[in-house]
Amino acid sequence: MNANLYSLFQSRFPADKSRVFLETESGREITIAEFESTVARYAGLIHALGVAPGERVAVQVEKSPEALMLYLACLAAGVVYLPLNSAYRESEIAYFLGDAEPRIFVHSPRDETWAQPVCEKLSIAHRFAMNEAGGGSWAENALNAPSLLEIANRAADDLAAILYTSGTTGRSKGAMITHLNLSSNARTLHQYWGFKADDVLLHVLPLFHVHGLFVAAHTALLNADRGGRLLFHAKFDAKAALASMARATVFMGVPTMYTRLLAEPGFNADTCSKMRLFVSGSAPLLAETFNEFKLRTGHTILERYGMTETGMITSNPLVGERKGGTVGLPLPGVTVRVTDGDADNDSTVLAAGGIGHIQVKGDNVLPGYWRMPEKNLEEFTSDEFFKTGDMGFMDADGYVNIVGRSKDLVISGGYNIYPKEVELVIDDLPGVAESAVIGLPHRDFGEAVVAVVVLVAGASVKKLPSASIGAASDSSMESGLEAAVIQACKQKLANFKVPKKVFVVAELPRNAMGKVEKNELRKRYLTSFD
Ligand code: MLC
Ligand code: AMP
Repeated sequence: MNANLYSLFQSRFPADKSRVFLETESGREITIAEFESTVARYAGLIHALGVAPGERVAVQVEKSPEALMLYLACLAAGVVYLPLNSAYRESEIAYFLGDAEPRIFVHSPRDETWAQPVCEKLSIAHRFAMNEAGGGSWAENALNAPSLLEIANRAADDLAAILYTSGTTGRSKGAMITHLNLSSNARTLHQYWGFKADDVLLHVLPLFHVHGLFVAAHTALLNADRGGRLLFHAKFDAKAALASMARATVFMGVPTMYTRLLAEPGFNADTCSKMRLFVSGSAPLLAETFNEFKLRTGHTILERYGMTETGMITSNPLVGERKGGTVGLPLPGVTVRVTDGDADNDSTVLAAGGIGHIQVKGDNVLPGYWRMPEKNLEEFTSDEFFKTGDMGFMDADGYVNIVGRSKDLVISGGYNIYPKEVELVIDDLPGVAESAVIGLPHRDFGEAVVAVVVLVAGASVKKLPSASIGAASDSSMESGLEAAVIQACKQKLANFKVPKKVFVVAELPRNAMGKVEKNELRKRYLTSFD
């Protein structure tokens, strides 16, 4: 049997191909027939370019129906899809392209100036543009491509995608995701969340991460045979989401989206009278948001927990108690355990209530990292459990509670930021001795990135190399430094990684081992965004 995920989706396309599957905010409707034929043409172009199954196709474009169809075309052609956050900057992208060695790079037309030399340097044979409306050289070339009608034969453990996640060392690693990882998780979620005939999923999440692509889009695709459809927003905007909610039945979002919806005075039980399910994940949902949402709308948000490397791990039940503050129960087919240590497999599995390291095993878990065998040894136990880096406990009913992270990670508005990556950029600034990047509570983003910087002896902010330093020379030392750090970070890093505040200190607090005490810093600056 062909384990290609796209054949699973295609098996769920309805016989009546004139049915609309996707509708955009501007009212553009895409039928199953158009969807399927576009995917076949895009896959045909991949094939015609001589890109073979198993080779990589990297994509960094804005969200559009065509971007979704390009992903599905990669699956259909059997190539490995490499989605890249549209906020990533040139230096971040150059690393991913150099590491994954894709044969094709599809990018936004605005990135032409750097994409051309980068691809030339890395000998990436084929480069195309796709704009936010889905047009550009990719679509134009695909117009005349012969359709690929036979879906590539793929085994369950063949790679479907590589998703880069930053690491604690500052070096990103490519999580290798197989067809089985994706199909098992998609089937489970489709069933667990009780997808019904005629469900309309309001899709507001980005398409380049697990939540928007593998959770939201996949469940909708599996529901196409029942008349399910997607209401597709290019970007999350609370007012626009609210306007579409009258026609939707399912919504998936990160906690920031829920707080922004609640900030809309017009959001109430009437606005979501047709809604049956609100799913939250990617970051902790505050009790305050969970409770206020219930009061305002009558709906209990269903919180679930997952990772790039594992897809979805746990979920509160559709029927049964959705416990606020918990991420629910292990999904069917997924084994979760909490251990007293993460260093090796000798650690003990803790009983209910014991706080420890969350480890996971199942068909949803990645086989390993792209070309990093040493990371595979570090991140898996020898009995093949994946170490999530999250700390938590299971309550007496088996619900998982996340209480913290053993990994140094900040989650801001659902995006992950590994402090080390930001610290490396700041430490590179002349005049900076060292820095510590932390996450602080933030009303909108949950956590916000903050940098605490130590200057080299005798250095002054005015000596830092930044055009904005001159402009800031009359203001305090901290605001001058803040401008310099922000400018340097904006050049090299995606905007969500850029510190929202910068503090200067004489020295960083350290423990007896010389390790920076980030908890101490978090306490010191705790109320910075109040
Ligand atoms: C935008 N900014 C952010 C940010 N998003 N800063 C920190 N954290 C974020 N998440 C920056 C902007 O660049 C801008 O900076 C300033 O903050 C204000 O931006 P905004 O206009 O308010 O942001 P907006 O474009 O509305 O985006 C907010 C958002 C977006 C919440 C809609 O961040 C988002 O789509 N988040 C979802 C992320 C996601 O899909 N996560 C799933 C990962 S998968 P400036 O300087 O330009 O003014 C995963 C596994 C799992 O985690 O379990 O699901
Ligand atoms: P990512 O690497 O982007 O896939 O992010 C995965 C991380 O997001 C997990 O390891 C958790 O730390 C966090 N996460 C995902 N869902 C939740 C949730 N519901 N509550 C708390 N943290 C979450």
